[in-house]
Amino acid sequence: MESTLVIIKPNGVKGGIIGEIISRFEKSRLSVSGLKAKSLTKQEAEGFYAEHKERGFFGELVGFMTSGPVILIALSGEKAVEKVRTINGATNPANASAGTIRHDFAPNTGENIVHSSDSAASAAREIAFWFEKSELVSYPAYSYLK
Ligand code: IDP
Ligand code: MG
Repeated sequence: MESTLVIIKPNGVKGGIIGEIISRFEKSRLSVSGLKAKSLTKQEAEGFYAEHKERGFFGELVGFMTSGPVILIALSGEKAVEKVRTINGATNPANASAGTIRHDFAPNTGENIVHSSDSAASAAREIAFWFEKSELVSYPAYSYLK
């Protein structure tokens, strides 16, 4: 069992594909341990993406992530980190495999619809960044979906 953090970025929220995105994770037998809608402050976005602060695109990234509400999601399940990275697709949607979220919906690298943790260690840090322990749940996973 593993957990990972997903953020549906502002264009995914405004684009009306919150349900479509969460459905893809549920169909992959991942369960929703935490879920909230939030408008990020500049300080929160800068803190969350601190590892990228020296990169040329940092200002653009923070500007985009504060341009509208996001959905924060903690997902749990077997190999959750790797599974979600695969479902999301490559950072640059032009390189994303067919059927991935970024391939299907993302217009460009800067506005690539979803964030996901890149390792179990990042996931632990990122989930703790947005969620109190009391805001997280776990439940036995089974699915009505075929
Ligand atoms: P990831 O989201 O696939 O893990 P990272 O390399 O961690 O990709 O970059 C974090 C985010 O920063 C990306 O999802 C994307 O929104 C943005 N980003 C990365 N590289 C570029 C770039 O070259 N131009 C504009 N934005 C970028
Ligand atoms: Mg990353």
